[in-house]
Amino acid sequence: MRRRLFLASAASALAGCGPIGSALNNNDNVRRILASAEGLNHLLIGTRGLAREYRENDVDRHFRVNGFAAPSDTRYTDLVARNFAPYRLFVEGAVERPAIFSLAQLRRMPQQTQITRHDCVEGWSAIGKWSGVPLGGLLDMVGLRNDARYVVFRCMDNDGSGNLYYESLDLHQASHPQALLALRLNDAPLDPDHGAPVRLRVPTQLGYKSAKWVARIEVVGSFATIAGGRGGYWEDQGYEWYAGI
Ligand SMILES: Nc1nc2c(c(=O)[nH]1)N[C@H]1C(S)=C(S)[C@@H](COP(=O)(O)O)O[C@H]1N2
Ligand SMILES: [Mo]
Repeated sequence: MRRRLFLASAASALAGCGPIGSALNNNDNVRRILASAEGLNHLLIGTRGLAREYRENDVDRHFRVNGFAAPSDTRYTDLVARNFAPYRLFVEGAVERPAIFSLAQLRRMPQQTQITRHDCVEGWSAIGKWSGVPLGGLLDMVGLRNDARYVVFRCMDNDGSGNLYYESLDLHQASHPQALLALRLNDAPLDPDHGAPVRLRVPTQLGYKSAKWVARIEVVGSFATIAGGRGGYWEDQGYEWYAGI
């Protein structure tokens, strides 16, 4: 956190730096990135760094449950009762070939396993063994259109006032080699409390990015018109969109 704060102030100093500003003036993307401390954090820390992977012995026996309760509506309880056979993951938006996947289809795709640490912004961590479909591979399957910029994850749970949980990653983060659509935790299918049947697992970012109960993946050019417009449920309440650790 201290490092992030330090970088944030370095970014404010940079923002006032004339020569850099003018050299990059013609590049909208770079200018936009430099304009925000968040963006500079992103640039300096880099997003290709791999999260540490642990050994089987390091796995925490109990993986804490956090956030909203598992959905309690009949659509979800029916899915649970039927072992998620009727579950479908919709992948749509700015993609060449929108697709709908059953859980069986997702299980037949090439799987990745990672033993990584989940870090919640509230100050607890847990090491888990996660398996599932690499997100980048899935996005390759559907093909991104030229206007694709962000991948939005729409979840099945809500905060009790009807606001659905959602999250987003940019394309760079979404194709990170450890960004996973997790189907399993600790050698068992995900249980409802941990986001069954499909959740996002992003070990390079804080826990709130790892959306549980994912029903729909929507590729967009901008998330400005979605819910509060800040790219995620918690971001709409003031959390940073870029949650790299
Ligand atoms: N759909 C959904 N995803 C979510 C949340 C949530 O409330 N709803 N909470 C987030 C937060 S803050 C954390 S720390 C992790 C908790 O995951 P766990 O319950 O498997 O430990 O899920 C994240 N993903
Ligand atoms: Mo969290």
